[in-house]
Amino acid sequence: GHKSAVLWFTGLSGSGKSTIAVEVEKYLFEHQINSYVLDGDNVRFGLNSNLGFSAEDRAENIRRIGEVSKLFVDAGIITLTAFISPYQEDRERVRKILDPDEFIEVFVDTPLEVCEQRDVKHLYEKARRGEIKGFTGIDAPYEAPEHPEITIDTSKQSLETSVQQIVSYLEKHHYI
Ligand code: GGZ
Repeated sequence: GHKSAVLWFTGLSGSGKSTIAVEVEKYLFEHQINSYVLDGDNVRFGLNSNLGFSAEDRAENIRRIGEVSKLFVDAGIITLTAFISPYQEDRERVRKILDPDEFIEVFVDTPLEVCEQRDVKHLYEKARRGEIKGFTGIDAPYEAPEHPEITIDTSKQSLETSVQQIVSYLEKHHYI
């Protein structure tokens, strides 16, 4: 058995949130632990397709993801969410709708310079040129968590190390 919770990944675009979340999910699956990843691909194109990137829309995006996460946790699933979630207040609101030990904040603290160098989707390039307005880290804020349960810097550690760090946390605190 396991104890369900949300692993709430937060960090800049290109920081590695989804990559790590998917890899942790793979580990959990291989160990017969029920888990699910919520990310832009399965939430922003569906449930939240009416939302953009204003501060208000991001707040509503995060609120809905928080509520959905709560349902998943109630269903006994270790839930991994991979959204920038740039506002402290929005993340704290989610923390409060869950039990204290059900919200595990994972700060993917990859420096902006590194995210911008990767620029897999050329979004930073577009933001710098002014073709995308209000891009997180460029002309929209990212508020770093003050007390994240886990901090990861993908410019300093491998994917395997990051996964192991999260798995170790889950073992140490008796989630798995
Ligand atoms: C930030 C944006 C923006 C703006 C589109 N700002 O690299 P990606 O492409 O896949 O990750 C980014 C994703 C962010 O969506 P989230 O739901 O995670 O954001 S939030 O939690 O703030 O609601 C990026 C793309 O959408 N994208 N416009 N202006 N990222």
